[in-house]
Amino acid sequence: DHTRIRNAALRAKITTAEQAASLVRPGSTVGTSGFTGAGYPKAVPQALAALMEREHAKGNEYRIRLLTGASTGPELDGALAKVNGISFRMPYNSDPGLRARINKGETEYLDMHLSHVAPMAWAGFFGEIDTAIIEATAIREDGSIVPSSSVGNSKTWLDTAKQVIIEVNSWQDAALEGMHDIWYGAALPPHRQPIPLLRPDDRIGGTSLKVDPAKIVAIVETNAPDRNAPFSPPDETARGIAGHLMEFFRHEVKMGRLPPSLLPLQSGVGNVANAVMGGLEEGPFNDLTAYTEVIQDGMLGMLETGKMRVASATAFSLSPEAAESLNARMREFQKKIILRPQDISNHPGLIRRLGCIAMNGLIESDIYGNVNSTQIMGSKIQNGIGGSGDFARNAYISVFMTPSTAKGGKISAIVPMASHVDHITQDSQVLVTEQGLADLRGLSPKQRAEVIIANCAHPDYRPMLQDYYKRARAGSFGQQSPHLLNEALSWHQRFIDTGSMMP
Ligand code: 0RQ
Repeated sequence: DHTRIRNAALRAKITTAEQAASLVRPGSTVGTSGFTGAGYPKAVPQALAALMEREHAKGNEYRIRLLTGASTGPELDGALAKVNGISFRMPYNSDPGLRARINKGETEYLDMHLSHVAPMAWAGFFGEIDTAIIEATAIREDGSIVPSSSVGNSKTWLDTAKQVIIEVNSWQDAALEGMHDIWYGAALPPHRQPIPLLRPDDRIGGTSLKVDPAKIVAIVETNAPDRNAPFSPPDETARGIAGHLMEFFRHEVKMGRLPPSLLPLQSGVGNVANAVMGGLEEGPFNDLTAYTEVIQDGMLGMLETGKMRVASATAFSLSPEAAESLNARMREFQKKIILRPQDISNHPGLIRRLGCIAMNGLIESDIYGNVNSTQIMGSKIQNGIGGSGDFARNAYISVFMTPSTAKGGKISAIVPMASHVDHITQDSQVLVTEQGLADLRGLSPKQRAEVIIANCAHPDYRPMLQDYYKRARAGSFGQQSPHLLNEALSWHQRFIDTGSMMP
């Protein structure tokens, strides 16, 4: 396709997915595009999985070390996990098949802050990157690569990999070209310079990715949709959480601690995040901005109505319907959306500079506000920390939100002690469940415990938490954050033993 691959010399490298996959050697390290199910390569990984399966059947080892932007889709993580083809994976995953491999101990998983990946790769902390496999919307006349629905770590893999495979996906709308902002000023210490970004809508770089054409060993043409998760309308619990948060924002504006247009928003994906977007859509705040990782359905809706002025992210994360509607009107959105590399979208210095409002989900929080975002019962990975750490620590206000129970009430999201900690108390400032909101700013651990138990815990678990806390106040070794160590994790053990945290 000459409109998609506009460099004649590179057109000569067009080949099949099978041929391209055979260039990925057993034991090698592969860096791919892809972030929250957007913009990941689709054909080459599936061909590679088929190749691995044939080799495994002959008794040969054939696995790769896989580094991505964040989560990908069934054609990449799913297909390779199915044939047990991933020996090591980082930095974020949400594929159920790969999750099962990790939790069985068959795949090593390094769960990392998403902002850390690029600089650590440049520094060589992950060893050599053998192959980059990058999905593109187009290849320009000058040989530069137009990313597709995510940027993620594509710039880093193109810069560092020894060989490069490009998938040009004509399903991705041609008008994505121009939406990206790729800055080439990043350096390693001691040579770092200030990043010239002062507002979420600042453009600081060019619109395509540079690559040495000599490194490109294969180009594969595809026409396949991203894994777009279906949209489920927010349930009552999610709407309850959003309601408490909107009330909090109104109060903060009234107190002069937030401007009427709030501050650049960061929010995750899923039911609760959708409900929060719905709350903002209906709420009194105008001229909103987002400086975030992913643009979800609700954000697209607010950009459309003008409620939100601009959204900066590293990827889309849309339902199939929203993806179709975006593709139909991509040009309208071009001025309102900027997609950046994830080391910029999640940059701690920029998040602090812009004063983002971080809103992230959690697995559990303890009574002091230590937050577990990743590991069920302290040992089983759900997804990963993603960008939640980048944003929570550096935000102007860091909010964590969750239903007060999980698994039909058998699990309390508020527990005596967190079975794993991703975010320490200093990084969780507001905690919200459908029961209520706990504003933890300026409170000591014991003061936090009292509001968390009173405002956030489910009524079925609140008396148990009050009882634990009361006895901890009496019997703890110390009184800074009182605990009864032989009991602190007993709720989790009870769930493992009986299937419920309830006695
Ligand atoms: O599992 O689907 O098997 O029932 O976890 O939970 O309630 O649907 O909520 O989709 O917001 O996910 C922390 C996982 C919450 C997510 C987490 C089970 C629950 C269900 C999902 P099932 P919900 P969410 C944002 C920045 C880290 C990354 C991040 C996450 C499943 O928000 O991955 O923040 N965060 N990134 O049943 C056992 C508990 C549980 C539990 C929930 N206490 N015990 N299971 N679950 N709580 C931007 C991006 O990174 C995109």
